[in-house]
Amino acid sequence: MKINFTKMHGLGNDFILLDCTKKELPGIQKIVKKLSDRRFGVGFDQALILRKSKKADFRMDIYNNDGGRVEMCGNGIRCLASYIWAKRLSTKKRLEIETLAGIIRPEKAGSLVRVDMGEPVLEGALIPTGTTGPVVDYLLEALDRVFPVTCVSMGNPHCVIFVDGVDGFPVEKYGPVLENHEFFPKRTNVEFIEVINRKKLKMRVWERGAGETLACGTGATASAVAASIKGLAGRKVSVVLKGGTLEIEWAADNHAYMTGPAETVFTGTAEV
Ligand code: ZDP
Repeated sequence: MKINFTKMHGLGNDFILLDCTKKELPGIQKIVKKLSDRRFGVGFDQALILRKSKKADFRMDIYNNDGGRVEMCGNGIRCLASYIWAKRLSTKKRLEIETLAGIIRPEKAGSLVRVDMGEPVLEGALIPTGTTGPVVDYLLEALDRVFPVTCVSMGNPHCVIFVDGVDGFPVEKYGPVLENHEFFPKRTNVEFIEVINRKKLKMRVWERGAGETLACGTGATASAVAASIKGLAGRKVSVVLKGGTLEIEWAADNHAYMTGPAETVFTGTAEV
C-alpha cells in the first residue's frame, strides 16, 4: 500500500502527518511503527493523524514513535494547524481541534502559531501521580539521587525538575528512570529546567515514549507553569530549548498560551 505523508517539525521536534480527512488508513499503529525508524523508515518523534471531528473543526490523534497513544502534543498542533491552512482545509484563523486532552485552539500569529493549551492540571491524582493535591517539590528517588519534582498535566503528564547547568546534566541517565518511575501510573515526560531569570528558562526534555527530543510544547508549557508556581518566574516566559525558543504565557483566565513556529520539510509517498 502506498501512503502519502508530510514531514514537519516544530523547533526540531519532528513529525509525520498523515491526512485521513478523505480516506481512512487501515492498521495505522503498525504503519506508524514501521515508518518511525530513522534508518528503515522516515523517522519522527511523533505521528500526527488528521481526522474529521463531530465536536470540533478537526481531530488530531497522536502516536509516539514507540507506537503508544498520546493525549496532546504542543509542537504537533502548531504543525497540524499550519498544514490545515496551507492545504486550505479551513479558512478559519482560529481552529478548534479535538484531542484526547479536550478541544485545543491554535490561531495564526503572524508567521507563528499561538495555541490556547487550556488549563494546566495540578491535582496529583489527575496528572496522574501516586499522590493527591498539588505535587510541588515532592521528593522522588532515581538511582543515586533524590529530586524535588513538580508535576503538571497539559493533557499529558509532566515531571519538572529544576537543575543548575542543564547543558551538562545527564538527561539520558535520569530521564528514563523517572519516565518509568512507579509514581507515574501512565509514565511521564521529564523536563530539566535551568532558570536563567524570571522571564527566561532553559530546558531539556526526556519524552515519554520518544527519549530526548529537541523540543516539547506541552513540556515547555508545563515547565513555565511549574516555575511560576514555585515563584521562580513570572507568568510570561521564554523557554529556550535545544531546537529554539517558545513563548509561554499562563494568562489571568488560567489558560496557558504557547507561541512558536511550525515548518514543513518535505512531502513523500511511502510503501508500507
Ligand atoms: O506525552 C508524551 O508521551 C509525549 N512524548 C508526547 C509528545 C509531546 C510533544 N513533544 C509536545 O510538543 O508536546 C510532541
